[in-house]
Amino acid sequence: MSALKKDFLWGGAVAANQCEGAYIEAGKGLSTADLMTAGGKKMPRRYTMGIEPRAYYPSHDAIDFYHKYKEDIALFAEMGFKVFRTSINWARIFPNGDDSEPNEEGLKFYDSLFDECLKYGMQPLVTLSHYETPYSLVERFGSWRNRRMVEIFERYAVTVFNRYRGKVKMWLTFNEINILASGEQGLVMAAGIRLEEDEDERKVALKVAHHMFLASAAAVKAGHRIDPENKIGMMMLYSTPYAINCDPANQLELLYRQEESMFYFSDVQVRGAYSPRARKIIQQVQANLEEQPGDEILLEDGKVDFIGFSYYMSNVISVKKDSQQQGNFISGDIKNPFLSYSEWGWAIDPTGLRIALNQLYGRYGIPLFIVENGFGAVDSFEKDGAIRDEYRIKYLKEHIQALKDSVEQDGVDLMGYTTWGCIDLISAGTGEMSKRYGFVYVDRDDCGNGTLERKKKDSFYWYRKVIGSNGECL
Ligand code: BGP
Repeated sequence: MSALKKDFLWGGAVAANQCEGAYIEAGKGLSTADLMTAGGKKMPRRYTMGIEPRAYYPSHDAIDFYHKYKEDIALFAEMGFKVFRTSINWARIFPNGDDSEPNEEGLKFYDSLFDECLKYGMQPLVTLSHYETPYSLVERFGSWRNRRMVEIFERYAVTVFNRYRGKVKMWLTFNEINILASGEQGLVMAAGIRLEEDEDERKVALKVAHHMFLASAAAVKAGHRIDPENKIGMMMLYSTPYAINCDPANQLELLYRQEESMFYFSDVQVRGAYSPRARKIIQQVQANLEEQPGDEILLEDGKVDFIGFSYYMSNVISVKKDSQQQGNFISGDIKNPFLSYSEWGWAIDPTGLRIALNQLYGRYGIPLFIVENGFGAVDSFEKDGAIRDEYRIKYLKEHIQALKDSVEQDGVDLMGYTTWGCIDLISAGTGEMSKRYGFVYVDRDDCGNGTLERKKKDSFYWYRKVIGSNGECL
């Protein structure tokens, strides 16, 4: 007997801007992600003011999923996927974000993509906003700094809820909404916002978050009204934090970081209100959210049905303020001596996933969904042409074991598991292609060269076995 329920949702996840390409095809407008240049381990991506003729923007062609999705979905079906997580690119539907009519060609593309999934009995799980915003909204309104975005987003959400009614029943509002707690880079990724000189990033982030909370709540409300069968979740980045030692000062710091960078966000979206601790944070930061009458009711009415989260690693927190010892909530500078690390410096920690599941389920008691987990690594071909990615299999195997233990032994209610980048795609953090997560290899390099040909890795056959046995054969 499997530890997991019979209808456990196994699958994989991608995001529009990291795989589709076709960045201005079929009426699509420019999105913030289309202005992010390629970077590398030591070279940050740049967010340019317009398209620079000499720069390379990996989202423009990505892995050309826009034209190859039938081939790719067939490969996912061959692995037995029950669910496929992707995002709708808002700028394909409303090229300027708030056009008077939606772009029919864009709507048709997703019709056809979702039909293709359903053909194989694979449910789409759709993120409304995954690290991209129509760029026109940044230029005209300053993006999510502006409260007008709430109704603009609601209109976009209503349009796609109506259009895909009956086809899509599982949704996520904002990808990793708590990335907003990670400084300017987070503001760029989540909202395409550039800070003015001397502007306090935390003040801006809390205001942006307030607008996104309202937009998410409005979308949840509308989604439930349009189709009562819709299940709509929040999505957060969960990186399990440990204090560097048992010094109470470090333990307190750990608690504060967790509140500020994670629970601040999930409390509002799950419980429908700012917690007393969140109110203190707003006060201490002296953020002016410009709340309006009705906001509290909307947040209460727009509570999510489940919590989706990404989990890749844990990190270490210290109260010491020198930069080498600080750590942050994504991937700190402090190494954990009990763990090994990926080539990109991400701690490999399956027990951290079990802790995350317990922390979230213990705090909220609503269903959880691991919507991203995976191992970014450089893959190479053997002489016989095979890709023997046993390092990826090992990582996934250990994490699946941890999630099974948390269900079976700890009683966590887990809906499903979608591995990140089930097909190789563009890295969000670095813009590289060589940081590969897929079961399917894509022939493309960091400069955009390659045939785009797809090839199954060893992990492809392994994951098919895992799904076929509902997680029993790891
Ligand atoms: C999450 C994002 C994804 C994805 C993943 C892996 O934060 O939601 O979009 O890319 O991380 O990160 P990276 O691509 O930087 O390796």
